[in-house]
Order: sequence, then structure tokens, then C-alpha cells
Amino acid sequence: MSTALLLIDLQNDFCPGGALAVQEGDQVIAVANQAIEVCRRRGWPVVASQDWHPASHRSFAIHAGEAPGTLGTLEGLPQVWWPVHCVQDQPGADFHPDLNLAGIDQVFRKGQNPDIDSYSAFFDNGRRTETELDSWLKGKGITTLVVMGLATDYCVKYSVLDALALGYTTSLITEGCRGVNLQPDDSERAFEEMQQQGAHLIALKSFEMGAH
Ligand code: VGL
Ligand code: ZN
Repeated sequence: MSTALLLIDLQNDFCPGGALAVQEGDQVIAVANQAIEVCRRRGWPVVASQDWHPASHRSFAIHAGEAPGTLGTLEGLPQVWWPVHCVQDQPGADFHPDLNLAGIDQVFRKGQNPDIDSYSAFFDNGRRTETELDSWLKGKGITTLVVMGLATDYCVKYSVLDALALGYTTSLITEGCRGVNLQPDDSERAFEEMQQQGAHLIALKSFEMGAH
């Protein structure tokens, strides 16, 4: 019954001023740093995902010739066309400057294949390829995940649903998440869907007091 903290895409481009800014995205950084401290005290691993696209990524609206935020298809999968974001080695792909990087044990990058998007920290959207995250966690005997980050309605949601499908007991620190909300209630619906699939929605305070 070992636990790890999974931080999703706490990167500049998802924060105010970034290319795919999520409202109040920067406000979750302080939550992340507090959750990291809790884990450091308890000796629990902390891992982070990082959206890491080549400039040629076909999820970028400019390559599809479509308007950002509209829906199309990519390699047979539904695809939201995104603004150019989290391009490898660009400042937008960096973690937020206030994030306690020293407190993170391992980073898992995703989205490198230009032909397919990769919301989940575990698999690409077609479940065709897998990151090293699951094997890393299994190697450490992790059975429980506490998750938070950006964005609630995309990378957080798909990571949590995959974690549950892979058999992890999974909790979500709700105030550590913010959503894109192409539709105003997308984040609310994402929280409901994750909860329906078995995720525990918790507050940072209860995590600090031992709940997960
Ligand atoms: C994300 C859209 C595109 C996310 C990443 O981190 O939620 N969303 N790439
Ligand atoms: Zn992306």
C-alpha cells in the first residue's frame, strides 16, 4: 500500500500568459508545493508529467488549417485542435518557475510522436504506446496515486482514468486542478466522471491530515 504523488503538466504554457493558458492555472503551483512537502515528510515518491511536443505536432491547429479549440480527427481519433504549446526545449514547455523541482523524483514526458496526441501520463490517446510511468511506479511497489495538475478536463482526466484502469487506488486533490473549459462545465463533468470511475476527490487539507 505505497503511495506516490503524480503532478500533471505544471508547465508555463498552461498558466496565465502561456500559449494554452488555463484560468488560474498558476494557482495550483502552491498547492503542488504543499503536497510535495507532505510526501517528502512521509518518504513518498513524487513524479511529474511534462507535455513535450515537436513543433510539427499534428494536434496543432496551424498544421490542420483549423481554428484552435475546434474538433476534428487525427489518425482516426477525435482531436481538439490546439494552439502551438509545450514545444520541446521552448520556455512554454518548462515547468512553472515557482514549482519545487528539487522535490520531484522523476519526470515523464509525453506527446513526442507528432502523429498522435497524448493526454494521459500513461498512454497516448490511441493506447498505442506507453510511457515509462507505470513500470516505474510498479518497480517502487506503488499501489496508490494522489493526482493533481493541469488541465482537469484533458490530461488530468485521462491520467486518472488510466490510473484507475491500471488498478491504482486513485485520489484527486481538487483545488490542485484547473480546466480548459472549452464548454463552461467541462471541468465539473470531468470531476464527476473521474469520481464515477472510482477516483476519490479530496482536499489538500485532508491529504495533509492523512487521507488519500
Ligand atoms: C493538455 C491539451 C493539449 C493538458 C495538453 O495538459 O491538459 N491539454 N495538451
Ligand atoms: Zn499537448
